[in-house]
Amino acid sequence: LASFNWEDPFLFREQLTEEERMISDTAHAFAQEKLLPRVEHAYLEEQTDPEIFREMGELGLLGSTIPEAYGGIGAGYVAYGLVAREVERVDSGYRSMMSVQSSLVMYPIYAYGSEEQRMKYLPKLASGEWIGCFGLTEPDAGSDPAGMKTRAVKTEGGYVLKGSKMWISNAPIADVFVVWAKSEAHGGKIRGFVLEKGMKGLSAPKIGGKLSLRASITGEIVMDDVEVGEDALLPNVEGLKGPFGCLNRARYGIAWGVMGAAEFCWHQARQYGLDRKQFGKPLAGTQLFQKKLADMQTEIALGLQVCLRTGRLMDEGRAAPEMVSLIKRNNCGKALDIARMARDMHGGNGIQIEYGVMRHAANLETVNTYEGTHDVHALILGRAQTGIQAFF
Ligand code: TGC
Ligand code: FAD
Repeated sequence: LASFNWEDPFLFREQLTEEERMISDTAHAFAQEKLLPRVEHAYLEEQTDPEIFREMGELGLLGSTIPEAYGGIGAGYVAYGLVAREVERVDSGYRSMMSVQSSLVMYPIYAYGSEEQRMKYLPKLASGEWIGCFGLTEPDAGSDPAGMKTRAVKTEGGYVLKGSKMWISNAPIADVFVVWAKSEAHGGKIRGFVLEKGMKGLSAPKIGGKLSLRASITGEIVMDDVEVGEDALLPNVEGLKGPFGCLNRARYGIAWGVMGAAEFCWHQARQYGLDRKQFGKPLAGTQLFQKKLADMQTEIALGLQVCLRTGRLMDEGRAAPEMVSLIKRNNCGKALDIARMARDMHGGNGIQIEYGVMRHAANLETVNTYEGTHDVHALILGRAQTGIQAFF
């Protein structure tokens, strides 16, 4: 009879290459040794340690898919996903820091930037010396980024940017700002610009009071007539497909990441149920408890398998954005259910910081919302199968 490994029901790890296993193990060790000991304090005190970028950079975990010539390690998308899973096993906020830097800042500079922009920014972003952020969302344009108000007006030597961005991960500690604005000189089309900390008129105040993703700092980006040269424009993309091209990659990483958070909650609930006795026996010996564990195991096993499939297609250049919508939506929704369930299975202890499950559940509320809400991805998939757009 073939043996069954409850933690890895379909022998997932065997499907990875030697190199992927090595990158995953490196990320696992780093996350457990360096991130886990910090997370409770960071979460309770709402403190983001910028040093984490440097530590990730040292191990090649930032922009890992970018070629070595620009400071990356030229890894594939499966390896990138495995890193997201290991980092988010500790906290979604730490994965957020990593994925914004990698997919939303380094990727657009690599894919849409000039050679000068690549050489100037990518090595320092890869090492974590510089921290990046990505400004698409605005106070009045969230699910509908086409409704953005930020404008770039052409001047003699470049552009003047005016507008504000909302809910921007890393912004208050960022050195490099990739922002999207409608450019009048380009027929009102959306264009990307790379701004730098210290530019006149540019500020990034912190948004306080978050009850979710507290280990990752979030801010606004205020652009009060920020003057930039022509060299700030990302020359090689125009329209919404610029930011969406980055989002495809970040959403894909999120689908992996949330499986890490869900695995943590599942393992924690199982162990708690084995240790805790009520009515004279372990909670794990009750039918309801076991059904919940079976549901968690099932969704995680399926979720990881589809991430792997999508990653392989991504490396072959065959992953459609709708595939990414499907896995981002489903894995976030399932991870959120699992974290809430794990919280419940811990009883009163479940609300305490040291068990971690409520922190994960609270984080996953954000992850289910950002990078396209659960319902927005349903509409993307609905449009793909009916041909009818139902956004408005
Ligand atoms: P639509 O008409 O669908 O498309 C406009 C243009 O964009 C192209 N496009 C894509 N290109 C590449 N990849 C994709 N996934 C694409 N989706 C669309 C499309 O081909 C078209 O190109 P062209 O050349 O014909 O102009 O646009 P729409 O305005 O109807 O869009 C609708 C909708 C709802 C799907 C879209 O706006 C959407 O996805 N909204 C969600 C917004 C969102 O995800 N925001 C994320 C902000 S960043 C963030 O949350 C970071 S958190 C990170 C962290 O901390 O980890
Ligand atoms: P809204 O778009 O106002 O949506 C509110 C509700 O209405 C949702 O339930 C939504 O599903 C629903 N809804 C919207 N449209 C429709 C429709 N047509 N039909 C049916 N229902 C609909 N953005 C960035 O650009 N960069 C970042 O780094 C970044 N980081 C973030 C970090 C955090 C902690 C958070 C919370 C957000 C972050 N975001 C970032 C913004 C995020 O992408 C948006 O919050 C998200 O896209 C949703 O936009 P919104 O908040 O304006 O909600």
